[in-house]
Amino acid sequence: MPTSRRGAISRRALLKGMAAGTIVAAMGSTGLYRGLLSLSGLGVPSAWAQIPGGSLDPTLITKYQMPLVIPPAMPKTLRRGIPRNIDYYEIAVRQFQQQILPSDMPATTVWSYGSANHPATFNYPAFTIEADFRKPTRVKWINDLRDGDGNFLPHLLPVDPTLHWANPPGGTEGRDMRPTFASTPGPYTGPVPMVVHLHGGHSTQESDGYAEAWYLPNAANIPSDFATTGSFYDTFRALSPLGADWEPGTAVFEYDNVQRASTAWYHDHTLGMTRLNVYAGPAGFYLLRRGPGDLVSPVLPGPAPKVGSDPFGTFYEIPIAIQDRSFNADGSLFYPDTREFFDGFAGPYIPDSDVSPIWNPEFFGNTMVVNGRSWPFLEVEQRRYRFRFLNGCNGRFLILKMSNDMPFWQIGTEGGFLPAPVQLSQLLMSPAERADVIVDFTNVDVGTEIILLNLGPDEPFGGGTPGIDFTPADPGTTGQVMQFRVIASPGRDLSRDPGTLTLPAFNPLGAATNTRQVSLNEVVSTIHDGPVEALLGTLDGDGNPVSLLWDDPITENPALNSTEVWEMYNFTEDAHPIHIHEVQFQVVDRQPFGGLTRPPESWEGGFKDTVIAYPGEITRVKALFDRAGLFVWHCHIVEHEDNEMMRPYFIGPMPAG
Ligand SMILES: [Cu+2]
Repeated sequence: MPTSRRGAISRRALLKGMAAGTIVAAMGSTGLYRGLLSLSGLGVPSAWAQIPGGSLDPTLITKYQMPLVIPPAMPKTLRRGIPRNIDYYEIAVRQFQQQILPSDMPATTVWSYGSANHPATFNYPAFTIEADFRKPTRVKWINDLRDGDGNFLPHLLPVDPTLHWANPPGGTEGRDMRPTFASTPGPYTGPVPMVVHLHGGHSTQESDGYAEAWYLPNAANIPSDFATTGSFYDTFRALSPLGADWEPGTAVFEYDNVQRASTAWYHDHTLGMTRLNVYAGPAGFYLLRRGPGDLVSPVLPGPAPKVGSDPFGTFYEIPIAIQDRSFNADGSLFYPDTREFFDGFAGPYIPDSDVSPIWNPEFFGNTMVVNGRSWPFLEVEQRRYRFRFLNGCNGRFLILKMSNDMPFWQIGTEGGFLPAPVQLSQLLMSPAERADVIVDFTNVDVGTEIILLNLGPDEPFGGGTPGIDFTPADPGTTGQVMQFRVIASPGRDLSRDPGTLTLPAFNPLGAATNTRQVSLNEVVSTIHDGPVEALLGTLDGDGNPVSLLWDDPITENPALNSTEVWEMYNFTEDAHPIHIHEVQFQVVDRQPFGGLTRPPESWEGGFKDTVIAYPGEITRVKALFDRAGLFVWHCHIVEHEDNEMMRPYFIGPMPAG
């Protein structure tokens, strides 16, 4: 959205006027950021205005005081009657406190998942689900956002009830709609709907976490006129062979794990609430291993954590979830409670304008949180490590770079291993993308401290080079992610040099039998000079965009087992990470409108489920649609996703009506 970039500028102007002291404090760290800039080889002249957030000044958060938490594996649940060839879990989402900030600062109330009968497993981010090729994983997902009396817990963050959202207060008639208000309402404070999506899963429709298949906690005090489930909950419960086990406040999903070994993650996907439900904490890795598409330790660095592992133990394969957050001085999470935060537009909202009163078109946190801790450090031995990076930010594109310029060897993306390792000096990651990477610290001197830098912008990304096309993130805060401290290695490193490593055979998709055009569009307010929403859609016969809403009839209906190329025309002025559920696609090429095609990036040669669609370009991806049913495709800037930048699509013959 072009206007959102303008919004970022006006936010900074506002900040300069209102919080001069903060600016001075940020400028006081000149020495630090000059040093970082020289390390990163950038000569960016502009002074950074710290991006606004809550009442906690991020420059007051001590960096590299706490070690990285390495999430152990999620314990399985023993339950009579579960077949032995199925990994069974009962996983709840609950509210608890966690020390995200350094120990001299308050703890933070968060939500996250854990094994329901193992209270010590509740952690943000959630423990990692370890899955085996061709061995199904069955999960009873429990919405347990209840207090000690069994009453529902309200949201930690401001819920805008004026979007097209789950809308439990609308009852069964008004759920999953955009409600009508006579005047601007306050935030929704009722029970919180949730539904889990396995991002990267090759799931059946009933287990995919459809945005309208949400459910409330089974709380004692749900108002009687509320809908307790989304429009598709009963439909999918009836379709699921496990539907009899879907008790109130739960859904039982099964993942058959027949795809290639890969780095997936699980998170909430509720209609119009994903940005808030994910920001509050619930998300975890899901690592599928073994089968012909995998390589194991010692060829690759390992081991990874297991069930019961020490979160500060010695591991050479480590999942790393990077997220931006903002905090208040009491330790609580900050997320904007008014549109005014975004671009100063203070209304009128309803009924006098088309601007939502609380929703922000994007949100950028001012503090980097890695595996649930602000700016942690990790001691690394002089040897090779495998890091599985996840950009878990709501809307921030990351450009990761080591402060000593050491390279990353990328070996995998969302859909598993690349055809061959790729050496990179930077990792560009849009929200929800994963990068499976080997970093070789073997020849780095003991005592060296390396900072993982972020050169992506503190505002929407439109492509280009840091320092030339855009100002990189504030080097004193969001420009730093975590620190590596190099220590001696007590043992031999048996892993293979990534420069000579052969990855599992990659079998590309066959020829496409159909090509379709889809579009990314933005909608500017008719009242206010700012964005209202972004929309997906199609193209008309003349190549002009046709914007469509979540509720418009399905336009993408691939035949079962067909291979299609989707040409995504981005008519907006920002890059959007586009995620198609159920499939892993190949990036075919990109083409500026009216220009020449260019091949995928060197690290895009494998299977992916999320791709950056740049402004003014056609991004082509090819996928095999091999599982019938109702799924979604959407932008993974979750603020966009929550406000209409998501569309249902159907594989195979659509049921009548
Ligand atoms: Cu978007």
